[in-house]
Amino acid sequence: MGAGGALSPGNSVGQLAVNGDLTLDAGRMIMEIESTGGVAGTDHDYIVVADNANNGNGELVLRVPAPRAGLVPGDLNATLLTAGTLTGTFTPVTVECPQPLNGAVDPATVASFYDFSSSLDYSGDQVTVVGTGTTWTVHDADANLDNAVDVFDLAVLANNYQVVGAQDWTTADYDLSGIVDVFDLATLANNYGWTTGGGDPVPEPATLALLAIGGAALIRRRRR
Ligand SMILES: [Ca+2]
Ligand SMILES: [Ca+2]
Ligand SMILES: [Ca+2]
Repeated sequence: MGAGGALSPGNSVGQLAVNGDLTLDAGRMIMEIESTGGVAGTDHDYIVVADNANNGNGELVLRVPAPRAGLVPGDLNATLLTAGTLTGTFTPVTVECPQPLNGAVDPATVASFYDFSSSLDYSGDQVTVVGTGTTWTVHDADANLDNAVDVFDLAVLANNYQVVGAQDWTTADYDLSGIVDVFDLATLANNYGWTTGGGDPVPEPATLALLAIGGAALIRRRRR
């Protein structure tokens, strides 16, 4: 496969069998990782090459999911490719993620939570990506991924409250139930004031009062 070519098993997560050799030569291998469960073809794309797989000069693109509860990149141990014999290594390895629905959140910010650059294992005629060393720092209820759970996340939640469908973490649907509702508000309330450090934002009384008022208003809306 030459420059500009791309190999991508399945429409979503899938499996591909190659009879014979696979030479990636300047092409791209796009592999989706849907979850960290580790089951090839189900949790992530998987390619089986009967004879020789040569990754030399090929780019490996890892398509990773948006943040969500229960997704732990550090747990990832995904065999992406198995070959009769394996030669060459991927150069470069890039990480892509879907455009967050909250347009204020940069996809590169989401991708930055994954660091698989030095996590590829080529032993045993297999290509395996392991998340060991990847620190997942997305915190519950941090919708805008700025390492603090504060009034800005409350604003995101309020703006999307009771909106159904097309929701993701960055629109405050923390449990990915398809609606932003009182359960997501509870997640926010339970984590309100969390920060990775650097001082602010410790919740001030006025902010907490605002949260309480906002929460009560949201619950009233839900009951209507
Ligand atoms: Ca795929
Ligand atoms: Ca935040
Ligand atoms: Ca929800």
